[in-house]
Amino acid sequence: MAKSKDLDFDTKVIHVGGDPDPVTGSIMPPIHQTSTYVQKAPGVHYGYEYTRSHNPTRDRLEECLASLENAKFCLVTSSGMAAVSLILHTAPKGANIVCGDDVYGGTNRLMRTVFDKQIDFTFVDTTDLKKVEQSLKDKKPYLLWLETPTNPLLKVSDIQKISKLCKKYKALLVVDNTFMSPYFQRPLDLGADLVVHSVTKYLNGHSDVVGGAMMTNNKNLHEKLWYLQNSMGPSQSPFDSWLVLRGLKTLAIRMQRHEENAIKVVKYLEGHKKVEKVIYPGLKSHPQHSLAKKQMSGFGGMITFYIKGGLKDARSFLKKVKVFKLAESLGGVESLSNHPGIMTHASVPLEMRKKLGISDTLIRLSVGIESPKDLIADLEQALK
Ligand code: P1T
Repeated sequence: MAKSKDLDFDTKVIHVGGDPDPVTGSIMPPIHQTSTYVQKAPGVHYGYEYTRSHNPTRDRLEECLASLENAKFCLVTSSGMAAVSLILHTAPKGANIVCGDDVYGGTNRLMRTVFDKQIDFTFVDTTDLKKVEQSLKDKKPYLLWLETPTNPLLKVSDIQKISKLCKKYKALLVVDNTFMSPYFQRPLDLGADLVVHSVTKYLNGHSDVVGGAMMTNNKNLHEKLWYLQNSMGPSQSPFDSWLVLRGLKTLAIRMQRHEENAIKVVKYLEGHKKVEKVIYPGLKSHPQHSLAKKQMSGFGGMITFYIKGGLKDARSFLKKVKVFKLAESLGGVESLSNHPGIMTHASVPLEMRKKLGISDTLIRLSVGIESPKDLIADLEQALK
């Protein structure tokens, strides 16, 4: 087998971390469903002591995910929020953190209401490089937290330029790459120090696991994160790791289909008289379209749009969709619809939501890999 760095992405998702079991030859990796490991003598073991610290099935997943982000190191956690928490725990007491103003509601809540006791957070519009530089100058933050494209407004920020600014002001750059997956965007290649994912979404892709991951080339940072993970406990279970390894095998073809379908849905929605505005990085009308084209190799499967009218109209649409199931989360093979203001971003303060444009009429779609004809027919009957 070629070295993983020499393989194409579509081969890596299937083979990295997937060597046949050396004992039985089973093509699929075994699930090492164990909490502990026998020792030959105290402290003399086979490389594994306890599953909170290490597990062979999770090791395989970490190897594969690291290779997809062109990282040396990866840690897999029990949820995306567990990964976010571990990263925030690396901050020294009294540190400043600058964060994009539009991020997943859970990330915003964790920063504003849990970690606010030990860290000072500043939220800025990271699409504006002048504001980014000013905040780095004023706050001298420990790290800058970027989601790009953002959840839910799909704002795109320049990872390369921001990474240069972060280096100048000695801040770490963390990029949440959940929306694009490494298939469409690789932040470490663009200068980020750490990538974080909600594995729950595209990486697993089948809406049957909650998980998180952190990838980096910074050994010191990786070791700090592993120490925290081992001490605090949010490691992923062997079975969930195995399910993600299985889901990952189709990541490349799933992402292609998510995008193909999303583009068709965008075209349909743009021409509809009950739709006020469609937001999708692949649209020329998107304010950062040319940056999106440069920085990403595709535009992904997430769409947000404003429906005409008010909350009543949004509610009516979301009650009527049948294929686009109304549910939190995204990135699974099935299409989902979501009302960020009431669902995923309800914990973001109203003033902040208003300022950003997370209004009563904003609807988010995670476009699945079903037949595009059925998806559009579903939207058609719901918009009627
Ligand atoms: O849900 P969890 O696996 O803990 O991941 C949190 C998370 C982190 N980062 C981003 C960009 C996310 O979108 C999420 C989770 N988001 C949803 C559940 C959602 O519906 O938007």
